[in-house]
Amino acid sequence: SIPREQYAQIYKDNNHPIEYKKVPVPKPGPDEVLINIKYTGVCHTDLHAWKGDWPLRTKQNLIGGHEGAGVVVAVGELVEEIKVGDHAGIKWLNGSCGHCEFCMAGDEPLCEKALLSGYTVDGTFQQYAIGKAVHVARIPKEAPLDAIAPILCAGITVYKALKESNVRAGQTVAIVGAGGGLGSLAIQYAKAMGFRVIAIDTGSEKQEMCLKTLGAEEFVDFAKGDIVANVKSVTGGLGAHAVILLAVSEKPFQQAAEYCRSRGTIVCVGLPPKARVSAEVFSTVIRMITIKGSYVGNRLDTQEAIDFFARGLIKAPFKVGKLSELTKVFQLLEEGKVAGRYVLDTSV
Ligand code: 8ID
Ligand code: ZN
Repeated sequence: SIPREQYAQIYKDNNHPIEYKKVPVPKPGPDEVLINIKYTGVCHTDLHAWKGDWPLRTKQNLIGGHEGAGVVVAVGELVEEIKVGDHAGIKWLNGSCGHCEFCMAGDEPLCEKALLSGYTVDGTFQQYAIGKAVHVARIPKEAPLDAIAPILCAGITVYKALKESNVRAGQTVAIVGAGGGLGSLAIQYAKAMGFRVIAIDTGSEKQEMCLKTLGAEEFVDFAKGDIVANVKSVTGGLGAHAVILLAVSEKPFQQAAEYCRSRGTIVCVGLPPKARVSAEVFSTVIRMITIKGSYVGNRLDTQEAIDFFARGLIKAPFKVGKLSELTKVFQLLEEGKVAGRYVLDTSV
């Protein structure tokens, strides 16, 4: 039976202390489902939402979170394709209009009326969360709900970015921010897709994880020496075929063009506030460099990203914490101290 009250983490205002308290369990509308969230990932986006450091307003009294995996406990009267008892996930894109040219083309993240979990609508830092039925992710029953939670944003996003990079099997991709949540999954997806990986981040813990646990071929520490020269030296002098920028700092967005191979692609994914991406025009032209953005993924990307996981190809390390300890996890993320992803158990 569904309780009337549940625990949630609520941001009363940007940068104000986050309150862990009891709130009513929401009721699903006709086209919505209610999911008992068992585990939720903590994405750096959640930290941006709490701080309010992006040029996009959040909802007031927000419950954050957008990597929630759990069990469907109620469905609205119009919902036919998903049932009580199914395993399902709430991802960043909670809903979209379905009618605009972007939705019609399967580019629903670009919908101007998109609802964003844990940003413009309440998300997964609570025990029971609402999602539009057409957008919730289908999770196979065999998949562990803790390990799959990070796939619901980080996994989808990096899988899509790797597809957008147009890299082919056997070519080399530089992953910048490789030791973080998105980065650790990016290494695994890249390898599963047949790409060679150069991991870029800092510190011995992340280096060890990238090389030994995740299987990157090279690690370049951005805090040691000349990063452009170091990436070139491990790529036969030519640079990486693609660069996936996942870092939450501006510097790499201004350096990537220098170590991207001619004809290569730079995919911007990380969202450091007030940052600009820049490249010298002359060399961008004569070396035919492509610079583009990539934003989460659509429903098919979601299903494909989950398929890779379900087939056992994605095994990134994660730490399990308690929903009640969200503030502590934000602090660690802010300090760059999380190697891989934190996943929170919502029952404690
Ligand atoms: O759809 C999208 N585009 C999307 C989806 C999800 C998340 C974008 N994001 C954004 C987040 O909002 C955030 O800005 O991607 C960024 C990374 O999210 P994350 O992976 O959840 O953050 P993290 O776990 O803190 O990892 C960031 C890593 O970057 C490294 C850090 O050491 C950390 O491991 N890093 C930094 I900060 N500066 C770096 C640099 N100069 C760097 N790595 C290499 N070079
Ligand atoms: Zn996210």
